[in-house]
Amino acid sequence: MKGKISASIMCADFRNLEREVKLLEKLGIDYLHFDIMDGHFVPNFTMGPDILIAIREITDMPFDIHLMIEKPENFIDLFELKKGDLVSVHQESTYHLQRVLQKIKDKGAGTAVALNPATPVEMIKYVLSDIDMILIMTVNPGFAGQKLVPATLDKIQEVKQLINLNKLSIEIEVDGNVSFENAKKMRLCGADIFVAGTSSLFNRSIGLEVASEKLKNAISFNI
Ligand code: S6P
Ligand code: MG
Repeated sequence: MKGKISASIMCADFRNLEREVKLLEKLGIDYLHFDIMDGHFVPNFTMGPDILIAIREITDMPFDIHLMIEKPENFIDLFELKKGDLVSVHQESTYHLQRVLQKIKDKGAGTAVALNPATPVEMIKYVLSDIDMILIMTVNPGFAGQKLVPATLDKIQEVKQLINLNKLSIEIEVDGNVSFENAKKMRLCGADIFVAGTSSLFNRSIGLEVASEKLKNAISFNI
């Protein structure tokens, strides 16, 4: 399977969101990545459920919803989920990880656990059968435009080995400073889905069309 791209909407042009979403769809981008923040789990705010409802009306692209909120179980019902969507909750954000994953599954979407750079992979050992994806944060969550935390490359390899060893069908997503150069390295380590922000797709100096081609070239090889 070739690598897939999830476009980080917090890095899109908010004044021209409809135009950008339609262009992303035309360029064959695989997912729209929505960063939902609460000002507690991470020191920032971005978008809320209403923006997702509005964007649903203009595209059939699947949503990749990254919840950076405390106690996500209290907010899942605010989101209208569809088959093919993915919802990531942070391991660090809830006492009852399996319960919230089950809740997402019951609503028909794919499930994922996100891990901060400092969180060991062992923390999700007992929910591996409940998830479709592991989101490896390659920066500390909260902001676009940060530098890669290098140790997270080892974590991608570790997760890939765990998946292969146990013959699991879980995809690996990487999020944070996925530049053209880092994306290739991450792909070689085992990443499947690449969250594309200011380091690649939304690098305004080259434009969406050229950036999308460049990123596809960087990750379009089988591993
Ligand atoms: C950050 C968030 C991310 C960013 C993305 C930005 O907390 O989870 O999804 O939007 O990482 O990408 P970049 O290329 O600016 O680092
Ligand atoms: Mg994100």
